[in-house]
Amino acid sequence: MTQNKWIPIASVLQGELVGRTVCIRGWIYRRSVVGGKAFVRIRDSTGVIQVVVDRSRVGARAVKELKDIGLEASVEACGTVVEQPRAPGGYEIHADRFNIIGYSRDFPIKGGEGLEYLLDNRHLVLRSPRYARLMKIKHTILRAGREYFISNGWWEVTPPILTASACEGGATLFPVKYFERTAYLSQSAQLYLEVLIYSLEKVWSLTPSFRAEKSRTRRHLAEYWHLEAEAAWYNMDDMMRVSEELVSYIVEKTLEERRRDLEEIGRNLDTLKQAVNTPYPRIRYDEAIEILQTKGVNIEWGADLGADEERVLAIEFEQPFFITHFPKEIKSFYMKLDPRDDRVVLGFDLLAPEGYGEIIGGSEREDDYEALLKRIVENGLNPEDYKWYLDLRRYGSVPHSGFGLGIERLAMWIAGLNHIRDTIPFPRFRGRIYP
Ligand code: NSS
Repeated sequence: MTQNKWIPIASVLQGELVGRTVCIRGWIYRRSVVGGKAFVRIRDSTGVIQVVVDRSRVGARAVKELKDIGLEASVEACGTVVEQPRAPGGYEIHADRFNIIGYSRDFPIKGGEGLEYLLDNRHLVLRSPRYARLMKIKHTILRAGREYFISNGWWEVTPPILTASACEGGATLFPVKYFERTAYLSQSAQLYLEVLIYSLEKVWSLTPSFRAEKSRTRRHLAEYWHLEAEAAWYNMDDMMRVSEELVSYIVEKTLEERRRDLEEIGRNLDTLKQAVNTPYPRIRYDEAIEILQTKGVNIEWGADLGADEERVLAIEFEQPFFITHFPKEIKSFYMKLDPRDDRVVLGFDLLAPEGYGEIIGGSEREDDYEALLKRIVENGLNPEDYKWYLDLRRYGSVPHSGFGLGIERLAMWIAGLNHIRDTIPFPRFRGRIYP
């Protein structure tokens, strides 16, 4: 048997093979046996089709076996393609041959199970067509993200995952035993990307990032995929433009290539379409606080915006939007202070609309040696740990900016999910690292 004898289910569903004999293979998704006939829905990576297995054509044994066999057995079938408006997808295959390749007895997912049970059986749950669609959406998001940078002349680089010091503060660091000492899993490639702009000017990377988040929330993972960019000579405005172009490009490509998958999982495309248009609205932190106060939120200037505050703001907008110029106390040590008001930083967050909140964090970086040293000390960090990072400001410092995009945050919004866990096949949270 040659490999190309088997055709993808999706190509049968296109309808041009009516009357022809085809062979497909996949897994049993649903089946029912009525009299001498079995109606078997088979799925592969491309779709689901109904195969009719009739005793008179394939023999009694196959139909009897199908009565006993469990869901998710792997099978192959050959038969004639028939138009059938009552079948899902509009076509079915009337089998001449039907073989079971791998038996499956008592498949443990039957529908209606609780969340923890499903997470314990994640290795099997991931077979459902819904997860396949979500993983395809993520594939397109990742592909479009890479494509944006490559086609705009940015260099891809490979920063380390094992690191010696914090980028985003000690509270969410994951320590690991590293020979005789302690190292940390990377929270962000930023500090390394800053090194590399001195040779390549515009760089990007896509890596896992790790955050030891103390609580389980709907939008925090302990391990997530981080798409980061850094460029010499870019100020905050330049970098905000890159961020919005990137997000707009990813949304556009996903709408183009994954429309069907988005519709099938119930995403409202009308709101999503608005994210293709740029520029995105920009508000300053001061204005965000005013909006929140007029909405009755109890918040004062200087406080960080948590998920609840972001949700209130993100309902106000139909497009992704920027918040800029945060108080320096609530942002990281590396952000440049605004020369016009040194209480605030030249930093920005990009928030997704429809209540989703932050998907990107970025800033212009402090490029002056003394000012950066002061910020490191003010933040209670040890300058010794950042000697190499400070060196960048001693030898040919340049203005520069960058940002990080959380791929799963973006996927959560694009897919319209109410929890981040379904944007990643094997989610990592506090209290769970299985499978
Ligand atoms: O902490 S960030 O806001 N910023 C940085 O890490 C910068 N050092 C990036 C840079 O400038 N190169 O994280 C960036 C994004 C944030 O907007 C979220 O979208 C995502 O990373 N993020 C997360 N996603 C999922 N789970 C968790 N815990 C998480 N933390 C941040």
